[in-house]
Amino acid sequence: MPEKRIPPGQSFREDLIVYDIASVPPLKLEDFRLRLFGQVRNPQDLSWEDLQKLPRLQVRADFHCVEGWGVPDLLWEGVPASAILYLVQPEPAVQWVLAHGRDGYTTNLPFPYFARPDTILAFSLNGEPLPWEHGWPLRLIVPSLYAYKSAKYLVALEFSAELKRGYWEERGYHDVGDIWREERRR
Ligand SMILES: Nc1nc2c(c(=O)[nH]1)N[C@H]1C(S)=C(S)[C@@H](COP(=O)(O)O)O[C@H]1N2
Ligand SMILES: [Mo]
Repeated sequence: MPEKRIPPGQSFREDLIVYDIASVPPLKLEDFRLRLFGQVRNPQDLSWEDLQKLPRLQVRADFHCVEGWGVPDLLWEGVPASAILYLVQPEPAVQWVLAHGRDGYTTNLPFPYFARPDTILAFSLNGEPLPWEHGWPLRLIVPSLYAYKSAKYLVALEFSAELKRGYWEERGYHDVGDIWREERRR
């Protein structure tokens, strides 16, 4: 356990609070595609079946919303971001990853945080398939950043050299959002 378990200005509660900017259209798993595009050598669309063939990783982590609440010790399972990077081969100039949700949500992540070993594309929470309201069937989990970076209902990752701001970032939230540096607003 790290020396300081709770980041500055945060306090723990028992359950996640669901935040959605919009309602989410239904989806059949056979129609699921994860679009990987932008400044990469190998842009591609992954089906649900393709995703299941990739390496898997379990990550136990606390989850911190920028509004001050956190939930300790959630167990996520999914595909590590490193496996995605290996597939697409980003160009050296890439500095940002824009994650897109099926609800129209977007969020920009600094490339070095996306590339961290604890960043995963999660399809399971606490041993169960990801619940609908927590991003079914796939969401990003980036424990090092506030939860608005952990895009639910993930359908695309866009790699770019230039900053394109996401939904909350356009509205004043921090482009990085590091929980230990308390980067809440810019
Ligand atoms: N697609 C999508 N992802 C999203 C959001 C959203 O509105 N749409 N809200 C974000 C915010 S602000 C938070 S705090 C977390 C909440 O995750 P939860 O709903 O699983 O508790 O999801 C993040 N990811
Ligand atoms: Mo949030």
